[in-house]
Amino acid sequence: MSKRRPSPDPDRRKFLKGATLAGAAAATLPVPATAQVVAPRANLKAAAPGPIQTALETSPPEKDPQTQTTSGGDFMVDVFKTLDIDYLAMNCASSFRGLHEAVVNYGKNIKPEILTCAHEEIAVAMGHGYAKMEGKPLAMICHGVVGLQHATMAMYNAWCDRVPVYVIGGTIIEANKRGTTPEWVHAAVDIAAGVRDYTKWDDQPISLQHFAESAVRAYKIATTPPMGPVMLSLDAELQENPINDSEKLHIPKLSKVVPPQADSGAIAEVAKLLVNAEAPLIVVDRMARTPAGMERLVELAEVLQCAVMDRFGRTNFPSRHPLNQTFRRNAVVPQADVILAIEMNDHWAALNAFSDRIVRSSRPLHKPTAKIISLGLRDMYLKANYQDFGRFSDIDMSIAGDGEASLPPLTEAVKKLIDGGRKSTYEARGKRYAAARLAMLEQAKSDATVGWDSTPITVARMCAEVYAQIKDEDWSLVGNTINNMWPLRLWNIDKAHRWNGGSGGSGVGYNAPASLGAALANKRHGRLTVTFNGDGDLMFVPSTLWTAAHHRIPLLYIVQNNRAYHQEYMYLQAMANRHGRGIENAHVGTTITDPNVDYATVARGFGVYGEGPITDPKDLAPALRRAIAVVKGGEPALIDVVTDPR
Ligand SMILES: Cc1ncc(C[n+]2csc(CCOP(=O)(O)OP(=O)(O)O)c2C)c(N)n1
Ligand SMILES: [Mg+2]
Repeated sequence: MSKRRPSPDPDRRKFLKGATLAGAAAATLPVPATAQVVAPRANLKAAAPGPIQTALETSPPEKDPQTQTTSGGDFMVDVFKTLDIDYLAMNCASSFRGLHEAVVNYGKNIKPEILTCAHEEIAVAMGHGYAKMEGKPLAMICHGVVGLQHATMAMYNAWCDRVPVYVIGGTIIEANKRGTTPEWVHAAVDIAAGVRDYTKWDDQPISLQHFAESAVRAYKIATTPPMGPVMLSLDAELQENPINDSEKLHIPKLSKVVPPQADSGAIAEVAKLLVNAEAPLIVVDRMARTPAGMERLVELAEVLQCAVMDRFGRTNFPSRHPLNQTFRRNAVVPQADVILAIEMNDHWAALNAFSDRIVRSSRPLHKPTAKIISLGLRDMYLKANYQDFGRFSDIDMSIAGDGEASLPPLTEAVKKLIDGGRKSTYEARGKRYAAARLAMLEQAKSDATVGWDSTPITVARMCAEVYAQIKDEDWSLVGNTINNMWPLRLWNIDKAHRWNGGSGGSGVGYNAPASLGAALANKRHGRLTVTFNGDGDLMFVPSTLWTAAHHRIPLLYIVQNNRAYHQEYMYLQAMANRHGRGIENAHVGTTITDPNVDYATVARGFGVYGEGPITDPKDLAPALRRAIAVVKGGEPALIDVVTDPR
């Protein structure tokens, strides 16, 4: 329903007036009535925060804003409330002080509630992890040019992952309204220019009505598959000035786009190919947009009794399902005669083997005769500059349609074509996959015992110790575990919220804040959230821990501390080997030692429960027990586990 603005809250406006007056009174320097007084930089630094500084810096404009009873920011808050935006993550800044004040006073800090972050990258990545768990975006706001520059890599990760984050940047559009040097160096003609290549849509509204329409449009575009980050550049004057034409303002309705199903003729053709295939294979990447995606894929796979291979863009298929052949890629891809690839980011990577350890080389894993079908919206939307789309690959049939939405009609079409004779063939096929998967699982369990009692602790042991203590809870593993496949190999990922997929852009510094964002989403569902994070990742964004403590977000944070940027360490070794120069120097620039970082102390410094470094595997279970008790009590806890590099 569209809404008109409610009348302003007079109490809050009295507060505003009082606060400003109090600030002005507290300043001892007399402020001339009309002249623009610019305090020397050093004085500004030394001055107390808040209104006193403002009073030093500028005199009140002619029409005294202290009598104002509304602000554009109030209206913006009304718009955000209609969009059901729960949180506004930020590092505070003057270019959005108008909206900030409106959120906390006019909006009562509810929907959105402010999340205080020490870095804009943290704010965006929290939004990334949150959206992947909650299924809707949160908003973040940053300071014009400089805040956005800090936000960029996290925006890029969200873009590559096609995850919605609602980014807002404060700016002062009119040059004659910019005063001191900081206001100039933080302004740009077009602040969003720097992120436009990896932002789905952006706008810079110049009136409140323009804002309302663009704010709703931004939300709609961000959440329409393929999703992505969007950005609004918000003029400070528009936020701060009174509303002149309140009765004319209108908040448009948000009508969410129903994602398109694939063409019915194409679905019929695919159904026929799948039903007639000897070894059909389904490959999925970002298929499951909602928890329904997993159920739908299970139904199709079971009807066909075919192999399913998950590329982990989303939690698409239960890890322990007998048809899950994810870790048997080298067996199932070469066997397949029909491959249905759904919502793939990178087809080529899924179906080809690639090595770059010595020289870059690759070979197709699939048969040249295999019929490859692509279903998804990937081809419908991409941009040119950033190369997140992978190599162009041989595809026999490309079908445009939302993967999750297209599964039910496809399954129905398949069911109609299956006769009794086929059913028994399919059952036999399914049994073979089930047996192969079990053998794979046994192998993984046995692999996990290698070095069980060794110090440093093996990654497999660390994961097993954690799982033993959480498996009977409503647990949720969050963050990118791509460098640690043990949970994906061994844990029972049977529901969508058990894991929330990778980072998309592989930009390090994602894991810690994205895990926290996912934990925030999980908090209201009462789930026990756990994350394994590289030491290198945490070194980018350690202050994420402060936000966790400040907002009391329960999260069991395990530092997988191999005291290195180990992936890169291995690359350096490979390069050295290529030249036959020995690997003695491979630690230079790749290790995080001398001094070793004491992450438990770091955590405690940020107000988070911390234990470690744990080097003896026997000490791990008791430490985990204590930390889990803290997390169950509603607080974050960190355990620093010194692991071997594997
Ligand atoms: C922003 C950014 N900088 C550098 C890299 C290159 N890189 C890829 S993995 C990695 C190591 C990350 O270290 P850590 O989180 O400790 O994981 P480990 O490899 O040790 O398991 C680095 C530096 C990157 N992907 N992103
Ligand atoms: Mg590391």
